[in-house]
Amino acid sequence: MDDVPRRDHEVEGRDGTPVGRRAVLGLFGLGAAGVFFGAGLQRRVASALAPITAADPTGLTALVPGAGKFRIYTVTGGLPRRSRAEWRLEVHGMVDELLDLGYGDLVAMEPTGITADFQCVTGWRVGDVKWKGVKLADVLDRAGVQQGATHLRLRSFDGTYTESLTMDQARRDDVLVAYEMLGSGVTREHGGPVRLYVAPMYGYKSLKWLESIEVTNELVPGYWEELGYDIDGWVGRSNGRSDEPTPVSGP
Ligand SMILES: Nc1nc2c(c(=O)[nH]1)N[C@H]1C(S)=C(S)[C@@H](COP(=O)(O)O)O[C@H]1N2
Ligand SMILES: [Mo]
Repeated sequence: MDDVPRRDHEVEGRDGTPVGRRAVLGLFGLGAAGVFFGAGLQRRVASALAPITAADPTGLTALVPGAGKFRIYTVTGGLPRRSRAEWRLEVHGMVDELLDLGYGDLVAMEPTGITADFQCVTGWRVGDVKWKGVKLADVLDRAGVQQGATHLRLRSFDGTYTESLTMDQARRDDVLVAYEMLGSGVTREHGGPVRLYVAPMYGYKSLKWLESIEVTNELVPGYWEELGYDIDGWVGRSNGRSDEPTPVSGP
């Protein structure tokens, strides 16, 4: 079965088409035939996507000269949708009180802004991205982490993607449960309404479409970590790469 994603996931899905592009084609109803781009079609698709690629470049930006910024990744090949009204975050496991937060509850908590580069382990980097959210530490405190808890297991409502953090990593000031990115609400394709943002680590730690956080006393490697990426994904100090660490400045 060729179902096992490849390590160069960001470049190709299992059928050889860029995952981001395939998802976007689905979004725009272009279908699988659209994977074979002639120059003309390429231009038409690029202009159909212009409003998105301008603010929010996708896998397609590789085809648009000079437009390369964020690429949209989804290991499921789809973009799950959950409105702010529907969205809930459950914090469970080794906590004093099971927490079930709605979007309104989250934005009512003390906000933190961070401006920092975002770097994917495959090499692309977007400079000075503005983020806003609630410190993951504050969310954990609200649930009350029990003695002996050492790790988190984070899940996405895409039904597949997971991530792990140690308790020390999770409690850093530059790790957010983020509801704004690039100056406005986190969009569906970027993992909205709420995603994780782990500023000092490679992009794969910043789980999109956040749904639940389990507090545990064991490390369960995340989706890409199972497939070979480092569990401690520090930018410039992991995965055999030597990138500049992602700097963190104020809001
Ligand atoms: N649920 C989910 N979260 C995810 C991913 C994914 O495929 N699914 N990809 C990760 C990777 S490898 C990167 S680089 C970033 C990309 O974020 P973006 O799609 O907003 O550019 O999301 C991370 N979080
Ligand atoms: Mo990535």
